[in-house]
Amino acid sequence: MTYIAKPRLHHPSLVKNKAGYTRRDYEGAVSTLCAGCGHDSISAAIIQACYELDILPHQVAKLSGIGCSSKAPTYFVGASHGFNTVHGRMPSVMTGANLANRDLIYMGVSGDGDSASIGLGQFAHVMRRGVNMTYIVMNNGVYGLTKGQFSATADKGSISKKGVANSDSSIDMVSLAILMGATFVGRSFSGDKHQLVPLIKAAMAHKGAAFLDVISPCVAFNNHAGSTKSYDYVREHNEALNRIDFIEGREEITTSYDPGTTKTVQQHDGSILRLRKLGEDYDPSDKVSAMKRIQEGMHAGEVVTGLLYVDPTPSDLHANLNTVDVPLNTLDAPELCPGTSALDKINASLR
Ligand SMILES: Cc1ncc(C[n+]2csc(CCOP(=O)(O)OP(=O)(O)O)c2C)c(N)n1
Ligand code: SF4
Ligand SMILES: [Mg+2]
Repeated sequence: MTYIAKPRLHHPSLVKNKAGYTRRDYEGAVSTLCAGCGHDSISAAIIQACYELDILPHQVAKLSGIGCSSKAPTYFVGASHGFNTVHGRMPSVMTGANLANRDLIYMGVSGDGDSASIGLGQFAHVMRRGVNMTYIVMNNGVYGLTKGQFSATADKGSISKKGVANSDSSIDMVSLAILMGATFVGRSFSGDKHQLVPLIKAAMAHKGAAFLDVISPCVAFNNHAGSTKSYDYVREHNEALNRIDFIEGREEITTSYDPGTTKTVQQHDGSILRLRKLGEDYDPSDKVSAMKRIQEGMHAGEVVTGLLYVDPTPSDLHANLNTVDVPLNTLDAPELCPGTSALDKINASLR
């Protein structure tokens, strides 16, 4: 059913963005996920973010692995590039695509099984290499597609739908991403679009490895009492550290704010993140206190959400490798081949 496209007709009064597209132009095929699945809400937030950022759909490359979550790219930005990889192998394919064409906007979509179980090694390396991307894990604590086995992010002690307690320690994706070198790390909840949409926009503007862990309840297999990834549990335990406003660099900033309750972070591309602190003094550019606050939240049984860590001046894989400014796939033979005399010199230096 995922091949069913939505009707092309648009109501003439739909508002167009600066790129000349309506919000509907950023949608994809009709979703075949279960009604109420958190993944569909995250797709809707991605659609909203791309619409508000005036993104040209053909400049987006969506990559995913295998799972209900990895099906989600079919349901947003239909006119973009897309690649469904093997289970857990999306990060290496994305790294290669990004190296070949640095001009596309890379969006990786994955599940907790895809990224924390079978794909854990790949996840770690794509973060430490600083691939310029937005990497979203739709985290429901289970393998939804294969009918509800605990994934590696299921909390120890959480109860499955059949009443079994998980005996394994869970992997905390945001802590791991920070530890591995991601330069933008946030956590949110599929049911909180006011927090999620600006986080996605800011992650897409970030010129480095941006990671978002989005708690996304699986209504079929993990939304019961005893689950720590259910709608009720996350709503009751959500501890937002900040509320984020995203302001694009190209727009004049006219908003005023109260210095006692907000913090601004300017990113490399000139975009501004304005954070309203909720209740405490939290500095998202301090890696050590970010790790400390996340650990404290875990011990208190909180789901700490918001922008958790950002390096405002990140470097990405291309900067680290000192590649040319244009996409490698646009270089032709004379530019790729250094010529006989250059090769002779290299050979001579090795003798
Ligand atoms: C190599 C391989 N092993 C196992 C599977 C079976 N399989 C398909 S999806 C999946 C887990 C998906 O879980 P997750 O990434 O959390 O996605 P969700 O469905 O929960 O969104 C598994 C184990 C597979 N497709 N390929
Ligand atoms: S099985 Fe779970 S994760 Fe998969 S579509 Fe249904 S609710 Fe979503
Ligand atoms: Mg899952």
